Order: sequence, then structure tokens, then C-alpha cells
Amino acid sequence: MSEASRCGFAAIIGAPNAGKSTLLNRLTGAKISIVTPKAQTTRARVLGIFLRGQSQVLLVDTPGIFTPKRRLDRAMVAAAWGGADEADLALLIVDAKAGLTASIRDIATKLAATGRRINLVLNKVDLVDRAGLLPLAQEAATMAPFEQVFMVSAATGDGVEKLLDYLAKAVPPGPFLYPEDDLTDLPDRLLAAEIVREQIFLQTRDEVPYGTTVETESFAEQKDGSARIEAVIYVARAGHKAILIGAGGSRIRDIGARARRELGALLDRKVHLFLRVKERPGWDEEAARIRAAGLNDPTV
Ligand SMILES: Nc1nc2c(ncn2[C@@H]2O[C@H](COP(=O)(O)OP(=O)(O)OP(=O)(O)O)[C@@H](O)[C@H]2O)c(=O)[nH]1
Ligand SMILES: [Mg+2]
Repeated sequence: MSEASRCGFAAIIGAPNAGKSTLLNRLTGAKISIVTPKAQTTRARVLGIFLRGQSQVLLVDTPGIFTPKRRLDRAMVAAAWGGADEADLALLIVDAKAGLTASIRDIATKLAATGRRINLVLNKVDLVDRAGLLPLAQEAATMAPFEQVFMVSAATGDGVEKLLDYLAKAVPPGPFLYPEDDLTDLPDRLLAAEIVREQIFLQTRDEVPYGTTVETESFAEQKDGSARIEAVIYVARAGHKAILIGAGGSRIRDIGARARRELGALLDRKVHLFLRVKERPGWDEEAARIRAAGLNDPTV
């Protein structure tokens, strides 16, 4: 690391489902943050780190910003704004297919009011007609003083190189804050819980994923190098428990099998995963559960 090194935080901000986590994974080249087709997948901030030239860029994936109802929701939205507040610069990511909705305008206005350096990232350009992108960018430019506008597809990688170059130059001069090999600060216990939650989001519908939280109860390294992981899935309703378990335990088996495979690949070792489903009405109003999800509870 020379005197010319740079290092800083860039927060990825936007509405739910805009592709923030997909972008974090794409920019870092690793699966760090979980991604599903459902809104409100990400619940807490997730750090993703990449090196480019003399720069270490600390990307912060955040929960989507929406109108919160539950205490959990309030903690999620607070985490998103906290991410923007603490960062050197922010990327406002907009789903180009969904366009400039009222909520995007609201987020852009609030983001501009923070006085942070902000950039616009129009994502999912693979889903829209190229001709429509320029007018969209021009209209967006009236919403906030964006430093730059990027048009990308986080899914295909289109346009991402330019964004990587920009970020490497945009972070302030300074020493690296993390070891050069680090990709994230996410502890393996939290990663395990997230990967299980990703499968729940992928394999259940309606209110079930939103009424569910996952906590790793034990994570033990075995003598043979494998990991033995026990996780508990809290559900808000008895009906959700039945759905998660499925006929003859088929659903929970499938969730476990896929999560185990994924974790095995991510941790690069054999994983033994044990899941337990527990009814816990009101967990989404419980400070301890909110903290266990990696969030600060804004109401205490
Ligand atoms: N076609 C296409 N799909 C994308 C792109 N980026 C993300 N997606 C999809 O959009 C959906 C949401 O992606 P996420 O990365 O989870 O979005 P998010 O903004 O993190 O969502 P929350 O965490 O819920 O706020 C997933 O199905 C992604 O595969 C893209 O560039 N093109
Ligand atoms: Mg996300």
C-alpha cells in the first residue's frame, strides 16, 4: 500500500427490488448478499469490499427504502438511511423498467438533502429499450444533483466496468481499512442464517417469507474440517410453520438441502445443516430478534 492509496465507503441505496444486492455481488465478484425476486429481501447492511488499482472500495448494500409498518421494518429503513449517512458517497439505484416512481423521487430528494455526493445508477438496462434510457436519465437528473449517471445491468455485468473505475477514483485518499484479501465483514454465522432465509424467500410465498427470521444457534468446526450448523427459523404464525415444514417435511428438507449446498460452496467445506422451525408470534416487534438480524433497533 503506497501513499497514493484510496479507501472509502459507497452506499447502495434504492427502493426494494431495484437490484442493490445483485449489484454488490457483481461489483465484488462474489456472492455476499442474498438475492431473490421478492421485495425486502435484504434486512440489514451488508459490506462488500473490492480492490481496484490503489483503491479499496467499501460497498454497503442496504435494505430497500419503503414505508415501514412493523418495528422490524423501521429498523430496516433506518439501516438504509444510516448506510447513506455514514458513507463517503451514495449510489441511488433505480430499476429502469419500473421507472421513476413517486417513492424513487422521494428517496432522491431525501438523499440530496443529506448533502452527500450522489450518483444515479439505472439498473436492469437489459430489460428496457435503449432509446428510453436517455430521457429517463434526463428526467432523473432534475430530481437531485447527481455527480454521474451510470446505466448498467447488474445481472449481465453490462456497464459495470465504468462504475468500478468511477468508484476506485471517487473514494477519498487514505489507507485501506480492511485486509487486502477481505471480501466482507459478514460473520459465517450470519451468512448461514442469510442463506437459509434466501431459500425461504425463494421457496415460499405471500406473507410467509416476511413473517420469518432465521438465527444461527450453533456453528461448530468438526475434526474432519466440516461445519456443523444449527439454525432456528422463527415464524410469526402457526400456519406459516405448517407451510414451511410442508407435507411430510418436504419443504423444510428442500430448503435445508439447497441452503446446505450453497453454504458448502461459499464456505468451501462440507456443511451439516440442521433446521428447526419455531413459532414465535410478535418476533418482528422484538428487540432481540431485530438485533439478531444484524440491525440496530431504532425505537430503543
Ligand atoms: N433482468 C435483470 N434482473 C435484475 C437485475 N438486477 C437485479 N435483478 C433481479 O431483480 C431482483 C431483485 O434483485 P435484488 O438484488 O435482490 O434487489 P434488491 O434491491 O437488493 O432488493 P431488496 O433487498 O429487496 O431491497 C432479483 O430477481 C434479481 O435477479 C438486472 O440488471 N437485470
Ligand atoms: Mg437486497
